[in-house]
Amino acid sequence: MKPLPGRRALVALPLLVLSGGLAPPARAGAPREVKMLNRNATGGMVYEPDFLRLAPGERVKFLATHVTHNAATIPAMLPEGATPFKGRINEEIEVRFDVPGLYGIQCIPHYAMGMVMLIQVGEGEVTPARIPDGLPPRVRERFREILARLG
Ligand SMILES: [Cu+2]
Repeated sequence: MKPLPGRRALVALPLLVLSGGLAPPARAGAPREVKMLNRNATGGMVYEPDFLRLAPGERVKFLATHVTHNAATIPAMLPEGATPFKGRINEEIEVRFDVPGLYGIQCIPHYAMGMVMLIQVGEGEVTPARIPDGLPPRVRERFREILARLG
């Protein structure tokens, strides 16, 4: 029979949880939700929220709150080894993010209008250096706004 953990082990447990940084604990059966919107307080053609930090293995449900939107990976912003995805227009899609790294997500019909979001899976600072060159101007602008908010 395994001995009960000593007092030292019990004290150490909350510290381990805190060392996970900003990543929230993964909860089975509870995907994070992102709304696909025509408009919110920050502007038009937006994901809400437009930034998520996930623990590897967490899932995101993209909700077709307003019509004409979808969620798909941006090929230039996909971590090595991660599987690209492309949701159908007007349909909810649930995606599991297993591979750590920075993901760019786009709404294909509104990509040029800057309907994008960032998802950081696992540890790692999200800096301008991690945003690739050659993205459309409105996309770069939206990413700059997100990064500015992150501080
Ligand atoms: Cu859209």
